[in-house]
Amino acid sequence: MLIIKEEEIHSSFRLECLKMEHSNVSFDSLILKLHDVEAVKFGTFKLKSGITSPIYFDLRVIVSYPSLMNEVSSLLFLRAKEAGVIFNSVCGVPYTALPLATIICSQNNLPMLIRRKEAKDYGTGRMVEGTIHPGETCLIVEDVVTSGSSVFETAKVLEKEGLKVTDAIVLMDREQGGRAKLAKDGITLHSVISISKLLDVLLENGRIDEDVAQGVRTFIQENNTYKPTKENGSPAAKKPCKGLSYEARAQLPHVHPMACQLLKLMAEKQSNLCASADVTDAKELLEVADALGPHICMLKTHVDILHNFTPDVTSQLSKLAAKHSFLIFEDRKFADIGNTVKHQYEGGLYQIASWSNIINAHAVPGSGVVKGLEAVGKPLGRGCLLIAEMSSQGSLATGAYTQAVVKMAEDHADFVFGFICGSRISSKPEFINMTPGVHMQSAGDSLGQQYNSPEDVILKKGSDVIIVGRGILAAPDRVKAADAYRKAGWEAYMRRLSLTN
Ligand code: 5BU
Repeated sequence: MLIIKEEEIHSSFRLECLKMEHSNVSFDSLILKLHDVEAVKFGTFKLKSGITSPIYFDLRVIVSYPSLMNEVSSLLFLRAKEAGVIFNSVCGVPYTALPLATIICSQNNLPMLIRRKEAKDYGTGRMVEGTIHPGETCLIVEDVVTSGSSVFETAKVLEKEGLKVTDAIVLMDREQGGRAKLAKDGITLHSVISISKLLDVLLENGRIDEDVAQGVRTFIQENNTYKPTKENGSPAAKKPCKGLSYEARAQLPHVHPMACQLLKLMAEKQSNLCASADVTDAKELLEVADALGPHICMLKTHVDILHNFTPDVTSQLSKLAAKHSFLIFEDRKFADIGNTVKHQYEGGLYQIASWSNIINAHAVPGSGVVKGLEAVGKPLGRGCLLIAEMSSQGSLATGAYTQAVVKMAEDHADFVFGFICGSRISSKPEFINMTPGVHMQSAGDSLGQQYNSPEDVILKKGSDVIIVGRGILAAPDRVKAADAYRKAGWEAYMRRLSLTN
């Protein structure tokens, strides 16, 4: 448990990533309770902006339910802890989040600041109440984020007082562009519940039907408040490429040969499944490759976890890849200067370039990492994925960083043909989006992995390839599980095509 001593109150502290106590079950029960008290309603609602919405949130009502208030406050604070946010004080966006911020501060012995809506016209005329220490960081708490404008306005007021705002926590992200807008303004948004999750839980529990859920999804998609422009540099897709089939994308004039090969393979095998063969024994790796081969478009390896690696393993693996028509992706995550990654890719014990069709890299070092890898991989016809987002809790690869990765990929499209990402992040259909953190039964592990379903990843988030490790490896029958993931991923893709075609 985190104990903040009196003397630490005004010093910056890092909240360690504590194991999340809230399981899927507590999220589900919170969502159902919010529905019970009519904090979320479905129907026809005229919004402040004049738009008619099929869903309405009125979280003000929860002040009448003390146990719900406490639960929401705890989950908001846990979300900040989980994300490892660094801050000195907490400020709720007036008015609904004010009592939530009060509970968080009171229960966790944290200093609070209150933002006034209007300056007092007598006395100090201050806009922020509480003791301000300029230079310190204030965490913003909000109930619902749509466009992000209320969080932004509060941040501006706090910044005027000399405070820094880097993060905001919110109970409900309406997924209408607020996160992207705030990211552009340098504020990372952490949400407890997304609208997608809310709809899934209400559907599963028979509170709404598929038509209502689809109506809300369509409304959310069509009413994104954040319009990407050249100026704001957003990587978000301008024109959905959801209607383009894998085959059609393989024929695009500027498609990378590796992307072309993969897209064709996916179409032929009716599989957008990449199995993550995270086993530590070489014999088992080859058995997995042989058994799962017919069901996958790609096998992802971590060759450095094998306790008994020999060069023969990779030559056997290449034979199996040819036998079953899958690509090999060594998930090496290169992240050094160009000169070093060249050696790491080409030489050493593993000689990755000689057998792996695909590798990936972090963009942290700058474009030199891609140039170094390209010098080795391009003459061999290899391709690279850039890690634009990660599936792990509290990942720093978000917002402006992700945007910069997309730009780097576009600048090196001769070698980079796609991304590791949570959802489709480039408007260019030539790029392949591959998403790890996929599981049909679990929401995550105790070390920060976060899972989505194949349907979420392919249909809702517009990604192209699901990467599945333990969902298959830990199943009693790996082949059966792989086929179930293949089918789920493929069906989601077919549904996606039918949405727009
Ligand atoms: P899992 O068993 O399905 O959780 O395994 C996921 C695999 O994907 C595992 O090999 C990770 O190293 C890999 N991975 C990930 O989970 N998340 C990421 O953001 C990236 C890779 Br990049």
